[in-house]
Amino acid sequence: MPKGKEELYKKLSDAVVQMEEEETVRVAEEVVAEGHDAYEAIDRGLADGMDRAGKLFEEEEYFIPELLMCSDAMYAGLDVLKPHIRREEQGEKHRVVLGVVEGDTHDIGKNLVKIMLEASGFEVVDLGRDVPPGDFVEKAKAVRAHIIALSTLMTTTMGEMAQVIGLLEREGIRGQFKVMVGGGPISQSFADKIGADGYSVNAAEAVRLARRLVGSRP
Ligand code: B12
Repeated sequence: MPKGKEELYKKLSDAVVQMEEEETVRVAEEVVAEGHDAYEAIDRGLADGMDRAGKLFEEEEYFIPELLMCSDAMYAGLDVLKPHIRREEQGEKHRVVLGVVEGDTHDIGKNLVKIMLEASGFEVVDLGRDVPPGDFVEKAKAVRAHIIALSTLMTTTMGEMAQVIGLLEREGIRGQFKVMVGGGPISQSFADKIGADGYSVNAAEAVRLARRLVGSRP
């Protein structure tokens, strides 16, 4: 009997937490074979597993080697699911310049945000991690981006987000771009404080936020 999608998503999440790369791939293939939604499986399976792994790290149950094995499992699952995401084609593609701010090399969450945005019809220019403020601004101008999306996982680098907004203001081009922010220590109140246009808690919400910011359907 085919397994329900909830059960498969839970298995995916568990396989990531348990660092089982082969099992992650196997369950991801099952998701595809059963015709379940790949986007949903990434959000509620793989991303959920990585989120749980992060919590175990905080509780000192897991250390860096375990986390990296969890992320290997997550990426292996992504390789299976990504080609099966139902891409939404829009007329004009909205462009997002995305990156992790300077001083921070955590990029797992940023990569998930990228995949979900692309799946939803956005064109994403990925600047990678440890990106100086000026690079965001220059690239956004060059590609005439609609949105600048900033990620950080560390309290020590949150200020870099304000630097990007400050640069836009100094150049007199703040109004040309929407700025969205996210990552572990970021909150709506922080976003408000630095004058960002929006914050969201995870990759699926980031898509909703991006759509709202460019004025397309929810
Ligand atoms: C995995 C991890 C690592 C990996 C990173 C691998 C990689 N390539 O990314 C490794 C082991 C390399 C690492 C290194 C370090 N880490 Co580390 N790491 C983590 C950990 C455990 C999980 C992060 C993660 O990937 N979560 C899973 C993803 C899916 O979640 P996420 O990133 O939050 O992303 C989601 C949302 O936040 C949101 N989102 C993310 N970005 C954006 C952007 C936008 C625009 C939007 C809208 C949404 C959005 O959507 C994502 C998907 O749903 C966290 C603890 C934690 N629980 O967060 C510590 C943590 C972030 N690390 C920490 C630290 C200190 C470090 C190190 C300095 C060394 C150390 N002592 O461990 C170095 C960093 C070096 C540097 N300068 O960057 C601290 C930061 C403390 C602080 N100052 O705030 C944390 C909080 C752990 C802790 N409590 O000490 N780390």
